[in-house]
Amino acid sequence: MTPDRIFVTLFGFATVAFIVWFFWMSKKEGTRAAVTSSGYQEAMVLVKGGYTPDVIVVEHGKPVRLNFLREESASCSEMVVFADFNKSAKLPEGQTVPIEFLPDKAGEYEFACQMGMFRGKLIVE
Ligand SMILES: [Cu+2]
Repeated sequence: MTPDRIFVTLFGFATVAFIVWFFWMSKKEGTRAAVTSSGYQEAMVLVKGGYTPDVIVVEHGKPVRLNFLREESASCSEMVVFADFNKSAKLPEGQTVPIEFLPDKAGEYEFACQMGMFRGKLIVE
């Protein structure tokens, strides 16, 4: 191998590593809910072909309010279910629906539509 070939090969590996990092690692970090004047850690979640953001990070021991706004009419997303917190809610189209709960234990919790097709994750630190 000539030096320039080695360089091209290494550059290729670096690019692949970056892409892997970008899509797996950076995505895992998610969106951090912000504490508002209400004392809740709040985040807005857009429901349209999935959940945006689909990874939400909160701190344990502080109440959480997630405001779901559904902007589609597909029946798939008409409910959102937080099985670990015994919470679920109907999401009428175009209305912001708050879901409130207190995450008292750190961990990762899934939320999903009633069929489990749309999925999101709540990371409690
Ligand atoms: Cu569904």
